[in-house]
Amino acid sequence: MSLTLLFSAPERLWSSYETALPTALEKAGLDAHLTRDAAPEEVDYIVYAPNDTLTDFTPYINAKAVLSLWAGVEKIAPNPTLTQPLCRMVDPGLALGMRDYVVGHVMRYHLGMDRHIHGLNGKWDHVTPPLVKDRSVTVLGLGELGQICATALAQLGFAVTGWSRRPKEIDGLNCLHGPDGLAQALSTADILVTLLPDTNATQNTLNADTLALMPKGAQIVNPGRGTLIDDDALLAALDSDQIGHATLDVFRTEPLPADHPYWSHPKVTVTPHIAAETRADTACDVIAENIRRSEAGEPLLHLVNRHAGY
Ligand code: NDP
Ligand code: OXD
Repeated sequence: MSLTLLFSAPERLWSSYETALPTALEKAGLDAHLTRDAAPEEVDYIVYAPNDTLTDFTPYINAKAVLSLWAGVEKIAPNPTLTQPLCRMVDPGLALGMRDYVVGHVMRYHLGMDRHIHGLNGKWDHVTPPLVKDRSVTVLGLGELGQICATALAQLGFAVTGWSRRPKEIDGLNCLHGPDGLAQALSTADILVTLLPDTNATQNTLNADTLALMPKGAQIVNPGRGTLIDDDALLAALDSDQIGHATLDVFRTEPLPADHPYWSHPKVTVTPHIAAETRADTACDVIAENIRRSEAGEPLLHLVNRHAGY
């Protein structure tokens, strides 16, 4: 019998998936149909991105898994009605997009590009950047996205430190972990990239105390989540020149409210949660493979650890 996949995601995403996902399912040898409307008890899988319509998973008594289109699952993982296995998105297209965003903004900071883009006002003022080997970059989070960014930066020649919850060994990176590793990771961060998930343990990772550990004038790129940063502490650190500049893609409230001080702060670049997006052409294969596995009784890929929250 044909499997029923409920597509529960914002309207704007439908056009990217309505043909691509059925094509990927067919390629994976699955007899399945994708719909935006089905009787809950008839649904076998839920393809999900945060939306206001589906907040109670209780009626989906036969759903075998919820497959997130997002990598970050903080909006769904704590939902007490969700008893089905939850898989987060690990998509090669998403990862490449994040790599490009992070490398671009790190290079912009490294080369001091803003000085010239904003103009020197007629002053022939030479500031020569150091070579990349003499610039330290720290990446908080060494998961799917942190790792591809950290490795790309190391391949360019930056001295890269990475930080994660559990110990890791990754070629070309100085890997630190756990609460003790954080102080060391921050203390060398000329440029800091934050790619942690939003969990109880990661909220306010950057606060007045931890920002003070960074080299004076350090620059921050945050495509992770807004909750990683205590906003008042960051604004104070920018105003005192402890932090030189911040590029922020994600915020506690999105869209970022029009009156938020970040919009007009001279040392903040706001990007509207565009660092990386799941790409349907690659993500549909990931979803189809997970459904194939589930139907074959094989373990699901990218299962969320509900206890850890990511
Ligand atoms: P992963 O789950 O693959 O990686 C998370 C990393 O964070 C892991 O290295 C993990 O450590 C580490 N981590 C988690 N908790 C802690 C902790 N308490 N202390 C130290 N390290 C911790 O996630 P992804 O790399 O796929 O994605 C990261 C985040 O990027 C997403 O959760 C999302 O918030 C954000 N994102 C933003 C996008 C954007 O457009 N702005 C797009 C997509 C994602 P360990 O390896 O030990 O488990
Ligand atoms: C994600 C995101 O988590 O877009 O995938 O932020």
